[in-house]
Amino acid sequence: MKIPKTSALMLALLAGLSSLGGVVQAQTLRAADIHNSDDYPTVVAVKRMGELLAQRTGGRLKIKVFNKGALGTEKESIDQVKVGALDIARVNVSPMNAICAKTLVPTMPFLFRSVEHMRRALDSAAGDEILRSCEPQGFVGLAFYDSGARSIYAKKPIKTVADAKGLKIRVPQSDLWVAIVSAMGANATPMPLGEVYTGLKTGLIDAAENNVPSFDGYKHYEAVKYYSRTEHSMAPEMLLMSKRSFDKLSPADQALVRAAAKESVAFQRQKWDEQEARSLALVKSKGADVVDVDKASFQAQMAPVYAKFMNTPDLQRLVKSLQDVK
Ligand code: BDP
Repeated sequence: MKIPKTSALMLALLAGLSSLGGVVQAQTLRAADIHNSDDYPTVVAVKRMGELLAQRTGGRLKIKVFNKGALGTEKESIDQVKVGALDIARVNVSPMNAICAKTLVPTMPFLFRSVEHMRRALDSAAGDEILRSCEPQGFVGLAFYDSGARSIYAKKPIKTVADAKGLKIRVPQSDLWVAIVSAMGANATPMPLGEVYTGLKTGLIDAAENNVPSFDGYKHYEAVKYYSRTEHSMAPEMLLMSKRSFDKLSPADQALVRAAAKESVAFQRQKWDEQEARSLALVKSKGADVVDVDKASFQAQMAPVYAKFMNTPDLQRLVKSLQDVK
């Protein structure tokens, strides 16, 4: 049959388009973060990862970050990632504690000696083992990001562990966190971060504990003025991809995703250092008092927490591996 010239042209175009469709298949991965600022270090780091991916795939793979908790609390985004309704979640390691036990390890109190030690330890093979440990539960651990050190903030200075006695302190939703704060003699109240401001204002809780950028970003300094440097945990952030989404990518694309995530870590750390300094200056300018603490008095209470949670040879080995990193 003779095909009229114009139709032949149409067919050629269609064939071109469909083969393009087969090859190109542009995809935008959706990523969640609860932090409010578009410049928050974790938010910009995932954006950077997306830029790297877009560059390396000629725009075929991209990431769109939904921050400000637009996709729900961390627990909700973890649930969505598990079923493949969301591709990526940047969450703290704490809400993963109940899902994959090895994430308990970097959450443990006074585990890391310094920020530098924490970074080197998380970059080690033991760090990678912890990242990989959530895969059977449906989470591909792509990277750890910095979350600095967490300290207690309250209406009064907390200079020794005795000052924490009886305080109602908000903690992340994790049994380990309840145990850490209970070991201090305080009463732990687990709740999502988004509820802490109102909790402090209404007196539902007396105190909370977090890094300075979260104390700043959620304006908690408006409710309580004393930020006491207990630095009791450096529980890092985790970048998780849905195993369901990950498995749909070609092996080459999976490798690109893993590499771009790892490469965004150095960028995040640099942004973290800058943000901490900015947030510290800001909260001080708003009247917050940053208090020095007898940290040893807190650390001395933590042996039962280690005994209760680091209760398998595997977990004990990981504690040792991280601590042994020079
Ligand atoms: C912040 C983390 C965030 C956690 C939050 C919390 O960046 O991922 O959800 O602490 O305490 O530092 O819940």
